[in-house]
Amino acid sequence: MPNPLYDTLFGVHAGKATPFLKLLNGDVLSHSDFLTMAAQIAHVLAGHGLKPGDRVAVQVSKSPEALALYAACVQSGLVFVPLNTAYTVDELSYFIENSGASLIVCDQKREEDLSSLAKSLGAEVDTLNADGSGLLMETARLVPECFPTVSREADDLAAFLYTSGTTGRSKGAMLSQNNLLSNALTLAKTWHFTKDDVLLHALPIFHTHGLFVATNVMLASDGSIVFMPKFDLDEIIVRMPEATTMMGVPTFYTRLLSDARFTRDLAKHMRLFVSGSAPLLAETHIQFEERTGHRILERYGMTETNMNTSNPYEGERKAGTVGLPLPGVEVKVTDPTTGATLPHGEVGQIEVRGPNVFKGYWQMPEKTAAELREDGFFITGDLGVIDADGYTQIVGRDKDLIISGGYNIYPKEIELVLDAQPGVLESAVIGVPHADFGETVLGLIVPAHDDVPDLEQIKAAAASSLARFKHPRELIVVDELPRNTMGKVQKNVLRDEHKEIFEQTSAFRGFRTAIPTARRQSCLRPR
Ligand code: MCA
Ligand code: AMP
Repeated sequence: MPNPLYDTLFGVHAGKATPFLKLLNGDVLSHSDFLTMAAQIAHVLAGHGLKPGDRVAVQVSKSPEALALYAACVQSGLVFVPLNTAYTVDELSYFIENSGASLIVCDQKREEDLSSLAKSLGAEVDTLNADGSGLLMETARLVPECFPTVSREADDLAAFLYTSGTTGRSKGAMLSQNNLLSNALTLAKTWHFTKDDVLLHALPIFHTHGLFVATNVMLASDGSIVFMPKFDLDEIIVRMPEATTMMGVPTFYTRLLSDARFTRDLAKHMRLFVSGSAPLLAETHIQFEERTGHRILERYGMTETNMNTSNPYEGERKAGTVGLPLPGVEVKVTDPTTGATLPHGEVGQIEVRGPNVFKGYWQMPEKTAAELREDGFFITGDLGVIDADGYTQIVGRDKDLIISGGYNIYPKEIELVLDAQPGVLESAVIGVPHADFGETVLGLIVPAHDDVPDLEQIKAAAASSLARFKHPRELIVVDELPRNTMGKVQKNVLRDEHKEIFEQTSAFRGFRTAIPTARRQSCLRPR
């Protein structure tokens, strides 16, 4: 029975003893071992009574079993809904409820917290821990090693990835089999991946970059992966000699450059370094080339679209640009007011169309209609310009978004938490430059009347409801927020005023406590 995504990325490897996942403890999982694990998990999923199209919400640490769970969902025709491991129970509840998940797979530590929610929603819970233990694999080991692949059409949904919105409510981006497959095949070809490639994989697997770009490309090209639970500078340096390629967010590359062990000699055999998810400073691109002789290949994508543009594999990789449209993808820059296409050289909103573009937001037809045009063009919310050679440069964002170490943070979500605290009249959350994370979160608070807000209490409230990476690095109390004539908070003014609060010159991880003049009281997050 056909299942394009499973057949092309997974099924094609049936019976192959070739290495797929190279683990840090020296173990190697062959393609065939991996497919067996996935098939056994698929039996467990069937045992939960799941039917094609049902959603499986997954918050588990990165492990071979977690990746096999993704493969099992594809093989079973289920919709995989991966969730950031940093999310709090509050945050998870929304995703689980909104997606209408029939099964939640989580770490045993979270089981108790999520069981009552699951019960109220009629969902089941299964467990998978970071070391592969838990009920899921205990059951999987007892069932047959082959699973009859469930038939799917190219347009059937394969995954929901949640992406936050300017209103603070996250939206489930519906991705079809063909959205994922077309992009994986295009990227593998464009970036010249072959079975001889070994990828250093230190990205999380709950986002597009680590799952649909890094993993799917390696599956599509038959190569192998040095599979790391997380980014660890020492491990990257130790394992680089056996790799040919690496994919990462800019923080990976600035951290590598901050280490004297990362030399031209260490990187000389490498074929390709790819960067994305956040802007790579031209300065980093240049320093990297000076150190290693390699020009990082920068590409541009979104949760809703997978990858859209890429600097060329052969040809000029222009620092500060995200390159050319990928084969089959159209990119244009339009006037935000009229939607008219602008000539090259003019700044406007970036729109993209192609087989990579998602099917819409789950149960949010108005939001889908606002961003996905009837002619198939998706309005990205990024501002850019296309140069005379066709390269796209991202010059800003039309959306209120902070990207910290490759994680997207929507200020509204944090402002809602801050505004709800005693003594707070209103707040504004902005992104400010940060040497390690590119941008980081700064919260500005206007007290109600003559109250002095308790910043420790506010910090604690943020900590209980928001994932760690969203916590403001600093809270500053101000008398008022700057507004334009329409009454809208001028975040550009605030960003400009506070742009030097975390000095850019410090080595990675370093950040200091500059005293902004506007501040009456502030609270630095302890590290
Ligand atoms: C960890 N922390 C962070 C972040 N990561 N804070 C802000 N931003 C972050 N990104 C917190 C930790 O909880 C910790 O808190 C403190 O900051 C320092 O942790 P540290 O050990 O330095 O961080 P780390 O564990 O080394 O993680 C940094 C990281 C990681 C390696 C950059 O965030 C990462 O892997 N980022 C990649 C994200 C990604 O894959 N994005 C792709 C999205 P404390 O010490 O206070 O407890 S897909 C996408 O964007 C599109 C589609 C695309 O184009 O790819
Ligand atoms: P996400 O919400 O995770 O889908 O993030 C998508 C956003 O990340 C895009 O809309 C861009 O703003 C940003 N992004 C991704 N790749 C790049 C890049 N190479 N340069 C600048 N911004 C990027």
